[in-house]
Amino acid sequence: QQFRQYLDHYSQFNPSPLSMKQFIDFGSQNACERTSFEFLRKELPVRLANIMKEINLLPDNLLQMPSVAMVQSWYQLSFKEILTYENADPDDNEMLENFTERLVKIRNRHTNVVETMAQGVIELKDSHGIDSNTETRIQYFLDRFYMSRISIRMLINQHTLLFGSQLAQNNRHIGCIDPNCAVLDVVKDSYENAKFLCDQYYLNAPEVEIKTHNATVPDQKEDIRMVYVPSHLYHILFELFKNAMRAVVEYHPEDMELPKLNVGITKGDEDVTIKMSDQGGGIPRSKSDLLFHYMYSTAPQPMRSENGSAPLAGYGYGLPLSRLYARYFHGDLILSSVEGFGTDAFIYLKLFPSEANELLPVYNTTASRMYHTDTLISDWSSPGAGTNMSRS
Ligand code: W6P
Repeated sequence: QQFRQYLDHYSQFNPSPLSMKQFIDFGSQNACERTSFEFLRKELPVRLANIMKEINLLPDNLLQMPSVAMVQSWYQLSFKEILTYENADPDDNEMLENFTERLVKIRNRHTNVVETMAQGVIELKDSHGIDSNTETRIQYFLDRFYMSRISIRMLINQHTLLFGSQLAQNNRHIGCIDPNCAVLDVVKDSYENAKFLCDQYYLNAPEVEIKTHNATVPDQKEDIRMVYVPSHLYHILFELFKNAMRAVVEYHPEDMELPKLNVGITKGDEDVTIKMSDQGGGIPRSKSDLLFHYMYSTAPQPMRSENGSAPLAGYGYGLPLSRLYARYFHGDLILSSVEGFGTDAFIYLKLFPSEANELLPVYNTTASRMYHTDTLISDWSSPGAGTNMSRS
């Protein structure tokens, strides 16, 4: 019906990625609510429509899972709600206030999307099973779907923090961006909170040694600051600390003296790089890719402590999501393991606010092909196929 036409219409536009600089510029020079409204009433439907088109391409049996159907209905409802502002008068202050409240409601509606989607994948696994082709497609979809969600929440957060009723939180911040984010503070904070969980669970936790190196001002002990979203950085670091601590404690079961975690924070010309090293025994190369697979994470129930507190590190969706947060502003997260020794994790962040652009999934023919291609047949040998003469 009409809904379809709107979806087709808005999905034809590419999302407009914003740079950190644009977020900052927009939020500082006496931010204009009207301009923000006019941007969002187009951009939010575009981003929603782009990802809703991809949801529609998921395998039928996944779409029919109750949890997935529920998530899809939330997207449809939110899309429709934002469309009601299509022809609103941007000078109507009451309407602007109403729009901001609507965004808060939409954000709340979508709070549990990650868990619900994960539940949907479990439902599919239990009812139909998941072959490796389906798994590849679901991996491809979830990376794009969650990245889209991160970006939409970023836009909503900026608008509601700048113009919402809960007035100026931290006046240094611009929305959820800290133009002077002290990386060391976020590292310490995330370490302490992961240590608290680790102590609670294992009655022990490794210490940390943190070194900073500012290569741009070598002799100064100036702390390393950058434009970033502290909550995103915290999310990534907290996840990495939990994984590193779990590996260390479990690899040294008898020892009271645990090998320290080492963290290095380096500011270069272009990048801020955070390296976190643990001596938790590492993981074999054959398993290292799996750490970023949503499927791998979906299978085992995460361990819970007796009192039902949060699990330490369940290899949940934590690592793949953390990598998305790092990539969102064109950074990255790399794990590099030495089996029998330990693991290094590298977080790369872009220093220039004008180069830190949002990385957004675009719905187009390339994307749609990913869902339609039947079977991807490997063009590299697989072991044990040596006597197989067939070429299926
Ligand atoms: C491990 C596995 C892992 C994942 C992420 C971060 C650190 C570590 N250490 O052994």
